[in-house]
Amino acid sequence: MLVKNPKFEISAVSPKQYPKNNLPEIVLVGKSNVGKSSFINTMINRKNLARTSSEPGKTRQINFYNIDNVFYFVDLPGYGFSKMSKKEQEQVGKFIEEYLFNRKQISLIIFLIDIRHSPTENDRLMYNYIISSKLPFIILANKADKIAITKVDDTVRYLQKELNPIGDIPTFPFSSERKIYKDKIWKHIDEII
Ligand SMILES: Nc1nc2c(ncn2[C@@H]2O[C@H](COP(=O)(O)OP(=O)(O)O)[C@@H](O)[C@H]2O)c(=O)[nH]1
Ligand SMILES: [Mg+2]
Repeated sequence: MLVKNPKFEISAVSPKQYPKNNLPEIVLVGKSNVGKSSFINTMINRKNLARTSSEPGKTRQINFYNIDNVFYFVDLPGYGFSKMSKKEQEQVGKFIEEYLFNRKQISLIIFLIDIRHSPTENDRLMYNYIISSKLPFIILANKADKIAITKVDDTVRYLQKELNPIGDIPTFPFSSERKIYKDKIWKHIDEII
């Protein structure tokens, strides 16, 4: 898809504020600072439409980006930010749950992990959670620019095995620094919307 007119629509703090139309939603899930907002900017060729932050854990809302009135990118709050209190983490968890388990128009979940590290405890919890939701999803091993390009394919295979030993969940490398992995993800999205 050639994106022409992406717009920030709303930062929702409660389900009442979610968009009322029935456009499909493609949801970014992953720990704080893994690159969810950067992913959106990279896919739509905008520097800063989705708010990125070097201060992880700041976004506590669900941000909806209307992509040419065809679908939404939905930026969920990150989990597992260590500076959040337990109570705050629980609140964020409930907030994510409320959206993921009730929203009918979710077409795809894009689950981001960091290519440099084995999945964290929270990543595994989130993975199991997504599996139990039965929603379609893919895994992206992000920040692929941070490792040698010759190691990318092997690392992606290793990470997929760690999370998804059966190997039925499509898993791709991604990097907002290097734009080379974008086309494959667009192809996947185009098939869905
Ligand atoms: N090297 C590198 N840095 C990235 C990449 N994606 C995001 N970042 C950086 O990681 C930090 C967090 O990114 P952000 O998109 O705000 O993460 P979010 O909390 O998941 O939304 C920012 O400093 C980004 O510039 C990537 O693919 N490669
Ligand atoms: Mg963000």
